[in-house]
Amino acid sequence: MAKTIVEKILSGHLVDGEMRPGSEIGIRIDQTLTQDATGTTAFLLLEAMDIPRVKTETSVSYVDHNMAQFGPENHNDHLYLQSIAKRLGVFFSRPGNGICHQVHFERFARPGRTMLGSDSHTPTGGGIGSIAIGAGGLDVAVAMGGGAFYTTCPRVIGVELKGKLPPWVAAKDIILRLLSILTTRGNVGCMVEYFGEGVATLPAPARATCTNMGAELGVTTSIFPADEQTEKFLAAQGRADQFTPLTADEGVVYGPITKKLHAEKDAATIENIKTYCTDVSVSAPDGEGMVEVTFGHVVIDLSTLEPLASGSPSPDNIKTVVELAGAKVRQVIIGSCTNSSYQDLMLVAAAIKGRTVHPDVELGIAPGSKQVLTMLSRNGALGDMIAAGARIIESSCGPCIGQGFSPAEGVLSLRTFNRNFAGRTGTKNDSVYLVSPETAIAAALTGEMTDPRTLTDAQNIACPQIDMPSQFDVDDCMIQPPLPPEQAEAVEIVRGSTIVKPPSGEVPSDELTGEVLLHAEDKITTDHIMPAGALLKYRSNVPEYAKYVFNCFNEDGQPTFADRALALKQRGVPGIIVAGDSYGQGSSREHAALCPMYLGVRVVLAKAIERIHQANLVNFAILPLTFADPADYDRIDAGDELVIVGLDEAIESAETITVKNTTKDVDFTCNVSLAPRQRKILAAGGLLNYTRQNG
Ligand code: MIC
Ligand code: SF4
Repeated sequence: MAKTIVEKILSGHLVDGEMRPGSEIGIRIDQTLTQDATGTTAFLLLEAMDIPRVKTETSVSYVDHNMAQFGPENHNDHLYLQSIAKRLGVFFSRPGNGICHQVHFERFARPGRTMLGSDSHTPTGGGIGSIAIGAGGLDVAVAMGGGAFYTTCPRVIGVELKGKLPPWVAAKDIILRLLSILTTRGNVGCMVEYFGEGVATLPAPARATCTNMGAELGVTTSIFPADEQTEKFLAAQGRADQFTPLTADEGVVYGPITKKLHAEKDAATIENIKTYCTDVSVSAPDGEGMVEVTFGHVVIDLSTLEPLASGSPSPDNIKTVVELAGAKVRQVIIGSCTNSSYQDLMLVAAAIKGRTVHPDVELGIAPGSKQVLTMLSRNGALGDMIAAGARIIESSCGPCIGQGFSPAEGVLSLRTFNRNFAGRTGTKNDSVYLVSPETAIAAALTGEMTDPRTLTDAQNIACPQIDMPSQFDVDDCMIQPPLPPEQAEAVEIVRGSTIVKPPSGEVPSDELTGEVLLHAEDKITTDHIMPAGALLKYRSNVPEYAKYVFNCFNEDGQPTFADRALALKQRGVPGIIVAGDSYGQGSSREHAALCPMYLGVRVVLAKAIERIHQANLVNFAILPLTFADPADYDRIDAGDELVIVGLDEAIESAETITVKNTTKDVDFTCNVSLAPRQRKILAAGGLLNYTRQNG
């Protein structure tokens, strides 16, 4: 039978289970990526597993998130990470070398390989033809130790690209259009595979923009074929020998894919599916107004795309730039792992060369890597940006994770990033549009939301043609290669006092009488649960970081979520979080499970829980439950007492369990949607205990 690229790579790496969509599979991992904000915990947990040396083909530890260095915490983490990398046989990308996904794409990602990263934007590597998946640090630690990674055998969503992008329209507009069709919801357990004649028109870095922000769809990963463009990119990186062609078999059929949507609330999405997908059918609405929308695959004609923007607070809130034209813009930031490649920044430099940033706008630019920054500085483009008034930010995540450049209150900030969750910039009630570098630079010049296609006539700026260089400036001096085993053993691990051993999970009891600490709405992201920004520095100190769990819901003068949870914990009462749809959307940060666990949270009960977060909850022995009937969500309030009996059996094998709300005297049924291995992990009290017991 004709196979997709996804099926080819996964079946070639299968070590457990069967290639049946929906079932659990274990795959061998070739490469891992960690970054400093999740990596410290990942390596501390790896140490707890007693593994003397990583067993992967390539593992790379990056420092790119925590670079602000207020106080000793960040530098303590960097030194720990550098020393543990040396000890365990891991490549170490030093601070200053760039954003993990950009550097990994330039220097390590390979077609046909599997890669697991402790960062949700690891799928960037799909732009080069690898199956690159984001996961919690503990899962990545297990993979570094040679263990398989367990995931759902995916349904593959085909995205056919036709035609060629017009001038001033960018790869970012492709993924924003896809977000308007598939949205951030209902894609769990799927992978996206691009195909069609339009693929060949996109250079590898443009593909990386699409696969990077594919994370926002909630799919496990996205992938492009490996073709001439891939070969050209690898050759320009001095890695021509790492190229292997990769395409889906002739005659492969994608889909059908079915999504559950609300006939009225999701009317615009249903319209988009009808416009952009093949073989669409919509069922009659059920009693709740829900319909099943089925389609074959998505078709995007690149030649008809236009500049798009995604507005706060969700990446799938898509508008055309034309609709928004004229809105006053006060801040523009170009960078992040989505849009900070050499081509992106050369386009920006060419557009502002000889001009000045609009007086009402502050423009920040963060080149993605040392390679990009070095090339821009050597060819003069950096000088053009500086001369135009851009503020150059070091090659790191920086403003994307709320480290600096928080916008003023009430102003519009345009960013080429991938996330616009409320408050992520560090400013409450922020208003962010996620856009392409083309749209960003247009606004930086005019001071307002501007369709970049108008620049040619209005400002006499021709759309810059930026070709891929035949040779990138390759210099890996900031990547320390692994030491040979005999030298590695002698390395002393540097542990500053701010690095605290993370707690491990507890075996759940058969009966649980707990209290609802929080009754939260839909789309609670990991940024709500565990804020980053200025608090990132506590990542390697769980007791300290846990003080800020659900900080956005804390009110002045009132006990915080952490105070309330710890008070319950002292009384021996487990904490319960109740939430709506898409709970835990966003990042891979396992602190969003680890810190609540430390505070005594034992159950999360939601309408739906996102993939990476669900796995993190299980890994830290928090039971994830979903309402069998979503209407039961309204029969619980914060402060209610919930009783759950028969947990041993539920964790072992049951599909459902009864939860009793003793405060309201009502019972309801909840789904226990756990893969077989997850049941064992929970029964063992978390992945760390499970791994210790099972080797
Ligand atoms: C993010 O973009 O939210 C992060 C910061 O890169 C996270 C990882 C983290 O929280 O450290 C992610 O995307 O996984
Ligand atoms: Fe860094 Fe932002 Fe990319 Fe996350 S999304 S890895 S914070 S640049």
